[in-house]
Amino acid sequence: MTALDRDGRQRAAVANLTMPADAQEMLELARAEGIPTVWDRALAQDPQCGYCSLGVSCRNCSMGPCRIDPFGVGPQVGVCGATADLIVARNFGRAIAAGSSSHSDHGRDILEVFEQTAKGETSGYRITDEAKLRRLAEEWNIETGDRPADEIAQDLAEAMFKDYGSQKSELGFVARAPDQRRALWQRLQLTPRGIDRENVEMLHRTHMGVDSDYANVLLHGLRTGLADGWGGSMIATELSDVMFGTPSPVMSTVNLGVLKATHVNVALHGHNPLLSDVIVQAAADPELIALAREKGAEGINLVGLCCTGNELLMRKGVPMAGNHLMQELIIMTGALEAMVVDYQCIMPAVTEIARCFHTQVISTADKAKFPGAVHISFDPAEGLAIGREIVKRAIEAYPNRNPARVRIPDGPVPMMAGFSVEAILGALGGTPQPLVDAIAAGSIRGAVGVVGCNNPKITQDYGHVTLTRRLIENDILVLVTGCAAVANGKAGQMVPDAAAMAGPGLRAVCESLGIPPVLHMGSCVDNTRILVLAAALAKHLGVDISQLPLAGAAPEWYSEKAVAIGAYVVASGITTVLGVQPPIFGSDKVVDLLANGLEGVVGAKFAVEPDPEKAAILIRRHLEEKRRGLGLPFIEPSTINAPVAEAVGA
Ligand code: BF8
Ligand code: SF4
Repeated sequence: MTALDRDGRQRAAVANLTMPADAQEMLELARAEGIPTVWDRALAQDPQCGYCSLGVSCRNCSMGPCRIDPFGVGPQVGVCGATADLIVARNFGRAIAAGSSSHSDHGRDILEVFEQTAKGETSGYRITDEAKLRRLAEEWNIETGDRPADEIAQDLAEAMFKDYGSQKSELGFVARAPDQRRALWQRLQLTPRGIDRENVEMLHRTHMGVDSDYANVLLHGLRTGLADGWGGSMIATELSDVMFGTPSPVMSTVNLGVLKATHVNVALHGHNPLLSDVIVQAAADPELIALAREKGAEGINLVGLCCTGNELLMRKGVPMAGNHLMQELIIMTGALEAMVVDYQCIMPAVTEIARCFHTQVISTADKAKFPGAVHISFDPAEGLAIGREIVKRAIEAYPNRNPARVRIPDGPVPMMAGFSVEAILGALGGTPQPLVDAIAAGSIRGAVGVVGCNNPKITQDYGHVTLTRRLIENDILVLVTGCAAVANGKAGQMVPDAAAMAGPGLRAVCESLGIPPVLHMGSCVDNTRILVLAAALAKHLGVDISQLPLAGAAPEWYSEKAVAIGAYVVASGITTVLGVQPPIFGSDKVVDLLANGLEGVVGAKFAVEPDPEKAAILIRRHLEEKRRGLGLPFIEPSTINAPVAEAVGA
């Protein structure tokens, strides 16, 4: 079963599905062994529903489901009378609410453990960055002085819990935005009032018979996104720093080559650092290391996947095995004893593929169970003991490994991670001025956040790597998070030596600071670090964020969380280019509002461009326009570039 799937359909060559060599090797192996993966399931879904792809299907009530005929022949309204514009807007709004809820609920989980830690009710947790705790408390108008950290933390937790409710007129972190932006949000009624409130209100508005004005729904979508970016996600990021440490630059390695044939390998997958942090502690326990040796292994090797992996990489230097589309392929190595999952972006399929090997899938969050996985319920009061139990299970699986099936791809790639805003400003001498000077002089022409997922609709990593390469060679600093960061890491773009890939201006800046031209700013909730950096730059210059030469890009996004991120980035004044078409093209009006009209409302808009080569040109034109607006030197973007696959040695 190599070239055809079960239905006899032609499969694409693996090189068309994924760019990195480790993924290609494992995908070939899966095909040879007849083990289906995400790409086979994607092929089986082809052709995907045209109505849903355009966003014109609705099942918000049981008078439906309804769909609008995009050719104008069949029905043009649902049973209730909803038009294509309204249906598309409601679907888009609900996607934002789902994504925003996911990030924000993750933030709430961190907040709860933060509060319990402050009360001395947890095991394995502490306040690691007390200076940051005090800075945050001052921002939130909580008395610090010589009060003990635990007391301050309890007050801060209480204040942040209030942001989740509905009683406030404005979230606490909104004060970080420049005054011009805050005034704009007030004028447009976009100021996020309560994190849960905006999400619930979106579900309310999109119930049948509530908000029937597509533009009004979309504007609330922006407010819902802002409640994530300046609310739930920002709380997640900031409190994770306080508890687990604020990241600073650290070298590590990336791709499936980080697995060790001689060790008990444990992959930590998901998003929330709460559990993985105690597993890192448990894996260093001499008793458990001795147990691993007793079972014939040389030690315990922890590796990361997706955003839990990013959290561990940037704070502890834990090697990163891969991004979203690697979660099945890592099991194909035959060398993985356990995949420990928390929540988000964990394909239900992992338990199925794990059944073909000795790999234990261990779920840990009561809100995210996976049939076929062993469930070990996470309880912060017993954090360390649970961490130990999980590591022990992995060690006990080691003797079940079949050495004949072990196949670990060669050559992990070095990468640098850990560029928190504090670390970036620290490297610049404590002020954004050197960055502002470099932008003003044109040695750095702007900065772009390249973020988001993998999606089997795009050759894995190709979008991230190509776009990033084009930007840095044109002296544009690239800030990465989430699965994008892992893609760039695998392609060798995230070591100081990668400065050689950059244009002369950016290269000189990177070489003088010893940093890569592509900065790892963390997991997906850490896109808030990009907001904070943008706000700091804007405030420093006395302008709004929308005036800065900045852009966002999500070349391979798949998740509702990415839609929420796009909404808050645009609503914060940063134009964002999506590489995968969102389901909005069934409504010309919605497309026009998101891709044009929003510019006049929030000073930024969405664009859709699947080809990263073209996306790079679009972004460069956008940055040059912003530079012109600020009276900075202008360079007409050219289109001359070397093929990226060649340039990155892929
Ligand atoms: O939150 S980039 S595939 S792992 S959604 Fe998921 Fe997308 Fe990866 Fe991180 Ni973000
Ligand atoms: Fe159909 Fe309207 Fe119900 Fe949607 S809300 S399913 S369009 S009747």
